[in-house]
Amino acid sequence: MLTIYSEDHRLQHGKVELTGGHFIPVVEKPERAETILARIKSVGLGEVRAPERFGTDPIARVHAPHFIRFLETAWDEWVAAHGEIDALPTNWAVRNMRQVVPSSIEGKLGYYASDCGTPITAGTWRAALSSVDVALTGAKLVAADGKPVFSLCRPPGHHASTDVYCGYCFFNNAAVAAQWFRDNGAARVAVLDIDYHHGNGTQEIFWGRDDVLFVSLHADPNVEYPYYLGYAEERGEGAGEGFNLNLPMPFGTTWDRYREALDAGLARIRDYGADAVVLSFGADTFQEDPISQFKLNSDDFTRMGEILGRGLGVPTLTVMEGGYAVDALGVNVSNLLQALEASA
Ligand code: OKP
Ligand code: ZN
Repeated sequence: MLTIYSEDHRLQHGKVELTGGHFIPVVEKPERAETILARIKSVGLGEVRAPERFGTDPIARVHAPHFIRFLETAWDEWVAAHGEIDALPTNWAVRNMRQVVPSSIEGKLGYYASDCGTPITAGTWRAALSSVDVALTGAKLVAADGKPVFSLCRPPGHHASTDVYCGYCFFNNAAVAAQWFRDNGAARVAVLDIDYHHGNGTQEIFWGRDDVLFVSLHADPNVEYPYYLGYAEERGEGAGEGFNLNLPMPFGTTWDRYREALDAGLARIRDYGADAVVLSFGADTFQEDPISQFKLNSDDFTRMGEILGRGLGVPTLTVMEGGYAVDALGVNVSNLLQALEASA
């Protein structure tokens, strides 16, 4: 399988995030992509290619222009106010306040962010742009010859919505790629999100639409991030009603339970008749993941890949999302990709 990868991901290297009352070293760190790349090379998955540059136009198909401009200028505005230290919000535009965009960078951060775990750094803008390029380059190649491609995106994307960044995500790489498939010949696109966390951003972006189906397998948001979206009763709205499928699962979920949800999600995608699939792949369902509570093992990622390869049956772009057990991350990712390719 061809892998798309850019070293520019290293430009996103935040120092700390606020978790459990502590500032802890960032969980979403450059080593994640490095270890996946090293493993892909050592198992000989296939060629590794650098991305093309697409610019912001395809991003503006799913993100608000004012949000894109905010991310472009946020670091400089923050440095002017506070000097060269990671930007984290400390105020939020919650329900009882007006939804205005203040001119102060403090006010902007709280308007555009929804958590205190997603630092904006000197390199965030370029890393986020490059991560989208990695996804779009993969989409273009999948559309050209139908063969599966792996876009080794970093930073991840599935929590980023039209105009909110959070959960280590700035631009929604998978959503931009899905929209690109729509704009380049695919009538129906499905996004299958198998990251441990609900893909709230992708859900929000396609919520009112029937031309992009969103299916997500994730931990129950009643007890897990992102907490305020991802419940089973969320099915889409207007034209999009019935085109959003959430399959939340409890803490401690093991393979048997997970497999049932995977089969249900794949059945929905087959029934939908997608022309292309974007797989939002987080390996944080792994039993040793430091921030997650599912119990899949490394062999389960092989099983997952086999089921996906057999079950999808349409051109598939795999986009990297989360996965934080860095020691096993390369193995888990290559297990899924090798099995997916072998059984497609
Ligand atoms: C990203 B992906 C606030 C941070 C809350 C965020 C988890 C994001 C997971 N301290 N935790 O879906 O793997
Ligand atoms: Zn995740």
